[in-house]
Amino acid sequence: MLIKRPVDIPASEITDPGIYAQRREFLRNSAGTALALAAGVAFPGLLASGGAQAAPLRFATGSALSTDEEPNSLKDITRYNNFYEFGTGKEDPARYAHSLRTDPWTVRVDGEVEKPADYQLEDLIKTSQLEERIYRLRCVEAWSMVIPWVGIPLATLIKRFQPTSRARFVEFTTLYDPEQMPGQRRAVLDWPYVEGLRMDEAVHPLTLLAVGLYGKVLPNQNGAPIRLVVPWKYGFKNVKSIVRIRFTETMPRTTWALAGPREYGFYANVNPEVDHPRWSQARERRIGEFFKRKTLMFNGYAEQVAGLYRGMDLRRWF
Ligand SMILES: Nc1nc2c(c(=O)[nH]1)N[C@H]1C(S)=C(S)[C@@H](COP(=O)(O)O)O[C@H]1N2
Ligand SMILES: [Mo]
Repeated sequence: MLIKRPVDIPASEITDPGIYAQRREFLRNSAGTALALAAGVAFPGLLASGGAQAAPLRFATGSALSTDEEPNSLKDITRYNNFYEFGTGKEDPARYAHSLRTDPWTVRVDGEVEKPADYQLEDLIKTSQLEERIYRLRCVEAWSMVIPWVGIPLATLIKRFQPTSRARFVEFTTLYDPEQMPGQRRAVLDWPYVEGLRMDEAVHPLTLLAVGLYGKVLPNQNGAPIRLVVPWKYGFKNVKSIVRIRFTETMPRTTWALAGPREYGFYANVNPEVDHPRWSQARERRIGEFFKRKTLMFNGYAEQVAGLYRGMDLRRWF
């Protein structure tokens, strides 16, 4: 089965009927081997998020990289979140993230790169091919979800930005604005939230910059208007509401690794064999389920990513 759709939202609901019919036609003709296009009107107000009224996006479905597991409900995905900029409770982001203004949005690209600039997110989206990717997300707190993201493969943007030969890492920074992000008025973390990837991880085909989920613009609580998704790493690597992408020679100093260096490493690859100092990582609870399930090496993406870490001691580089 190559074409996978989130079941809760029929495609006819997020796509106008004419285009939906065309798409079915296309699927029949292509024998399911090509990517199919789901369409929507993306402009204006492309980035204006807002629950049920969120704008639809135009994107390709049916990625071979998607899982065929059942996605979590939109309700689970948008009401059980970690986004400390809006509070440390799982329900705080859904309650408070409406104060974030996501349109217009600028992403600064700088550091070891040939094309540094302040990019308008709307332009980046208009000129990119968006894809739906249904990925597992495994939080370091031992819960997991399946989320139908819509995003831009990070590799395609990195190609456009043209990192120099000195660039070995990519650093991502969340917006710092305590007025819009009330959680930043308290020193729970060293704001702004910073995450990073090694260059080969950043250009891996699984790595996505998500701008939507369930076919529509990202809800604020999920990291609108643009957030990182690296499905083989713990959830905290998936930095939200990104305003800066910096290419560096040295390993970025990341927020959680600074906050608890013995508990959170730079790599943070999902690994059931290396426990967190305070709890086991062997099992996880899929949100919405009662029984725990076994956590898989690299969150089940070992076939695609194990090669990136060949020869590395994963107990040391956790
Ligand atoms: N800026 C920022 N990004 C963040 C976080 C955060 O607190 N601030 N939490 C992380 C953690 S711990 C997880 S598990 C995921 C949760 O993403 P979701 O709420 O979309 O499921 O976001 C990550 N990205
Ligand atoms: Mo997390």
